[in-house]
Amino acid sequence: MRVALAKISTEKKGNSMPPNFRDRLRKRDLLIGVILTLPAPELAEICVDAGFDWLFLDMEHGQLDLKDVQRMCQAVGHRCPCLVRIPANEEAWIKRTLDIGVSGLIVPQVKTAEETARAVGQGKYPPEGQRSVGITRAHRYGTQFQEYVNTANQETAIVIQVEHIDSVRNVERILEVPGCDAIFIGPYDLSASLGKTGQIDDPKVQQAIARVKSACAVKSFPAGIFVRDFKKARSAAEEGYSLLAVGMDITLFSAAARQVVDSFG
Ligand code: 3PY
Ligand code: MG
Repeated sequence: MRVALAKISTEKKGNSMPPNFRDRLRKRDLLIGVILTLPAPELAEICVDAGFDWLFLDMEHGQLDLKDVQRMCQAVGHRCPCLVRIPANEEAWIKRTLDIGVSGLIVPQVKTAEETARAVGQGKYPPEGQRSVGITRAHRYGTQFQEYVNTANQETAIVIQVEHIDSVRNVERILEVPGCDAIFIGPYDLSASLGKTGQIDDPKVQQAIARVKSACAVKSFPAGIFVRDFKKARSAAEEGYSLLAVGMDITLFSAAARQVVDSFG
């Protein structure tokens, strides 16, 4: 019995995160994800089995809380990177979410380079930043504390949402912030900030999006965007976006449910 236990304890253990997501993001590999808003680990498993490159777990809108996010990450294990959109750009959300051991954060409603630097700083351990140090799931409950602390700054992605006309105006400065790994455009919030709520195809909204896209292209900087369906995803990929969130759990399920009913209509 003792021997068996010793054997288990010396087996190679990984930390909580699947490797390489941040590297792939920064290299601008095409990464296809989906937004999950329902507190169902089973949904996360289904999406991983379907072959998504990453999952966007949304705590800003929808119903997910930290416990749901942890359960979904546990269901997924090392099979797929999970990025979590925190409810707000606040230290408490940044540290508590990273402590789950996720592959990265998506920070909503960032308008300036200063707000970007604050988010990045709170997401990085000293000396790069000021992330608070606890012992959590990310550190395999203490058993891999030092390994995690040594690698987390390198392996945790910080994605900044540009989704307000003020952030569009500041985008060049936002891209200069060290540790900002990618930009993720939120077309819906952006449309609202332009007085065109929901009209994401309006020329004013599209112009703002194009400005962000070209600022990223000039610097070969990873750019991401939310798109409603796979046709839009394909054209977004052709336009140079590398981080795509394609639809949401609720819209995908709703469309599939309607298709069944309509097929008898
Ligand atoms: C938006 O469109 O505002 C988003 O945040 C999409 O994720
Ligand atoms: Mg948004």
